[in-house]
Amino acid sequence: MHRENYMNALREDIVDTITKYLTPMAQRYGYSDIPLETNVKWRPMVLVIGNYSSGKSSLINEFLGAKIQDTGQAPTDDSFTVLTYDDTVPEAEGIRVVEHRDGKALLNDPEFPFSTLRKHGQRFAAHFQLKRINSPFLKNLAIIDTPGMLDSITERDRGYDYQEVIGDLAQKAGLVLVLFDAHKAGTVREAYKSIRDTLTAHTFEDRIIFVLNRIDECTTFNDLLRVYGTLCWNLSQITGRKDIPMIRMTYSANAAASSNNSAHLPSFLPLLENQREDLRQIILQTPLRRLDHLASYLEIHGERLSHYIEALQNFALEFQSFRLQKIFIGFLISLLGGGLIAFLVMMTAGIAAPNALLSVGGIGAGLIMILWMSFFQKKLDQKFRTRRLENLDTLTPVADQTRKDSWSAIRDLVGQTLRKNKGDYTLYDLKMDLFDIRQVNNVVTQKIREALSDFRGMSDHDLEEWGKDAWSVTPKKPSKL
Ligand SMILES: Nc1nc2c(ncn2[C@@H]2O[C@H](COP(=O)(O)OP(=O)(O)O)[C@@H](O)[C@H]2O)c(=O)[nH]1
Ligand SMILES: [Mg+2]
Repeated sequence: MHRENYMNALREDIVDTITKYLTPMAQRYGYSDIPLETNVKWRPMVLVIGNYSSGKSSLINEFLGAKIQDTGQAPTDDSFTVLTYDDTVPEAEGIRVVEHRDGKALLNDPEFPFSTLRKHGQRFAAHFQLKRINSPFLKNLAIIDTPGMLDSITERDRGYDYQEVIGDLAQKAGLVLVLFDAHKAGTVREAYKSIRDTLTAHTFEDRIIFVLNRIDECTTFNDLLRVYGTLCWNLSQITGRKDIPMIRMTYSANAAASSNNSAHLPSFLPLLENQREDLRQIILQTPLRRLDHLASYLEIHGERLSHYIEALQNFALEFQSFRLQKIFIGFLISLLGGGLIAFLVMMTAGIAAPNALLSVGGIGAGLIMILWMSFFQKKLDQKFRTRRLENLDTLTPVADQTRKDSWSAIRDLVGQTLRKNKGDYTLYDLKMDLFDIRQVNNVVTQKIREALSDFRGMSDHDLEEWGKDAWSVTPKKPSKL
């Protein structure tokens, strides 16, 4: 219990830091349109994907301890269902759906992190829903059940881009379970595409767990080995890697018991019983691992944002000194021009009164300066921007790999932003903001990392003794944020 409280409080601290410090700057400078915490603010989520009939819903029901999700041979359930916790009904009264919400409500409620999915349109909204369930399994996490992947189905049939939805959800998920069943060990086209492209682009390898499900349907141990081998082969073909990812093998005991061959369950099954328990533990650990992800998320975006602002600042600095130089030249030219005009007036009109000449020269110089500023200077500014934006890579030093990585992540965005607002910044603001974001990176992120490693080393007893104040890491200060 204490562990949970501390975990939640630490999570809130991280999300708070992102909301208070990173997001306002990210939005001010066009680093991100949506608040950075959107993807991380809610509870940890476990996304379950896989072929249709691979037993996703049955396995989820098994974990929840009740038949919550519809199951069946035909691909009947074509919805994305978020399963989350509700404790208003005691567990003793039976585990069941306490509240149901439709997709529209879910996409528009700021409590949830799903507003970014609105872009997938009406058809998707109609296939998106949430169920609140009083199952203790969901106390610290949410599970997302998904429609199965199919060979025959096209994007037109679905009415939304399935891979993009999976990608968006995977990005928010702390864990992604990819299920295969013993009959179709990884051959469905949608599954192939998900593993090869979508997941690679939207999540991290260590968040993906491959599961070979429905193993009770392998009649013999040999059969199981054959299926396992096929799946390994397929996966290494898809991922293009020689090392084979760890694959858990399990089955739904309830589904197996009600299947046709329940009387002849294979003899190896009891040996693999522990794998379901392993899987259960991996899922239950999601909130803890999620803390690491959150800390990395804060770190990565903190780094990138400060790199981004640094690039804008360097551009603005160079731009400013370029302008000052050229304005000075303009000024000298105006002076010369003014002098020349006065001289010509003196020679041609024969005016010699110094005051009059001074006025004529002054007016002439003023006019030339106006012309300079409204025409030549603009042209020169434009030329500078074009030239500088062609050489973006020299804007900031990228000495080590971390900087190279962050630069490659923000490079195009820096170009876009500078093209859009023409580098028109107040240098003082940039300087202050850069100072603040570096402060957050150095102090806060470091403290969160320390709190996290302390937390891992602590027993429940230690945690009891440890006041929340001990790791209230958000600094009181940063200037003007
Ligand atoms: N024998 C056996 N049947 C299963 C297992 N898991 C699911 N099934 C059956 O396979 C069908 C599809 O399962 P379902 O959970 O709806 O798959 P989903 O489409 O991936 O959600 C249902 O008829 C289940 O009873 C399993 O582990 N063993
Ligand atoms: Mg299902």
